[in-house]
Amino acid sequence: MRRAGVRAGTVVGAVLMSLPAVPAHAGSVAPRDPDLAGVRGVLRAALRGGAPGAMARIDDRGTVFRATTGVADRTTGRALAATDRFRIGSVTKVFTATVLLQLVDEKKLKLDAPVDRYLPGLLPDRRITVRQVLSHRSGLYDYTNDMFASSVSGFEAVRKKVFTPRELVRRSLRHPRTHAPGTVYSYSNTNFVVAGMLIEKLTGNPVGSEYENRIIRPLKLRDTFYVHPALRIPGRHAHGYLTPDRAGAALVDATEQTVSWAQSAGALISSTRDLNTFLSALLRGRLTSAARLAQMERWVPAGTGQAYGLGLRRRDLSCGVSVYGHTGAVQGFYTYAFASKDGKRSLAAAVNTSNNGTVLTTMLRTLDSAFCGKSVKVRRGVAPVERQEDVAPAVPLG
Ligand code: REY
Repeated sequence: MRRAGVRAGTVVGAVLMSLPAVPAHAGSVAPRDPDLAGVRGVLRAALRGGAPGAMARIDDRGTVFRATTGVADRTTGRALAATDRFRIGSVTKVFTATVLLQLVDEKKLKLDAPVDRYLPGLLPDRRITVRQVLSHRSGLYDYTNDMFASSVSGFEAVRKKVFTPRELVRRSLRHPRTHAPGTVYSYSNTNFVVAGMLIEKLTGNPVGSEYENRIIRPLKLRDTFYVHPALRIPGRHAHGYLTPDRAGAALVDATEQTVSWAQSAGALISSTRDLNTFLSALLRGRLTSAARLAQMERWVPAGTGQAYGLGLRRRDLSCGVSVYGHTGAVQGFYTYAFASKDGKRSLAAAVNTSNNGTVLTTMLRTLDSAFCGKSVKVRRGVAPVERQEDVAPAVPLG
């Protein structure tokens, strides 16, 4: 499935060069055997933290480990199954970036060209490049900051809405740019709405059919869907429960929504199996040329122990192992999808609640258990203090 006929070449953006270096050793420490009891313990801790259900799947060179606990549906009490589908939020960004990198391979797009070359007049600052958009260095304000300032009413106001991507970009542009282009990493969904518009402009097709033709079908991902703007998750799936901002208020079943507020920044549905298949294929170089994968893995610092490439995040774990993937937060679901550098071990973990900082930081520990082995001491009830980098900066974490 590697897209053939592409010469290796490296384009080094001047601005990227001026950013502080990220440790070169990152990714060089090999993962240790997974601590499966540790994974199960983390999932149970997520339930104690308020998640109705939690699941994880590790794929390790053909060996599969699955763990689930809790319920998929609080009304019927159906137990969560490892195969249940769910909304993956911003893990969608890895799919979107992959499609764009394929278009670079096909010479339809240049990473260092201004977005304005392809979408004239969309952005007021004509200097913003495709690379800056895919690495969150465009300075475009994240419109979800004000959209979800109040979690439940903000969600209900958009639950059934259908936006055009241009409307979402316009919402961002009501605010001043957060930085000059290329200077600072600042996570913003606006970037990946623009990325989706680039895909549609360059291919002439809806973004959903490009996911389908370029990734979903070639990798035989049977649980992965882009149904926007349909409200429902097809087939057997977990219900997702949004945690209200007011302590003690009842969880809101957020399963049905258009996710039109996120689109190519976060509207895909998938399963733990498909996420592991996808990330593993990407990191093993099966979806892009080696040169384009190297571009995706050119890191800029993105918070403590983290770096961002092009639609891809790197997390440096406590044991020195680096993992590659993305997290996702959409009303009702949190997802962690990460793999080792060689793609040979992958972990997908998800819970069916969101807006719950305790659950989010608890689930982060699945990464240590999956890649660092038993060496990591998990102190009960103490979650590592970590900001969710894939949630807009001004959005409180519940
Ligand atoms: C959207 C709000 C966060 C989530 C976001 N998601 O940017 C992207 C992602 C797609 O995956 C919501 N939080 C929640 C709030 C906070 O409403 N006031 O947790 O369900 O990163």
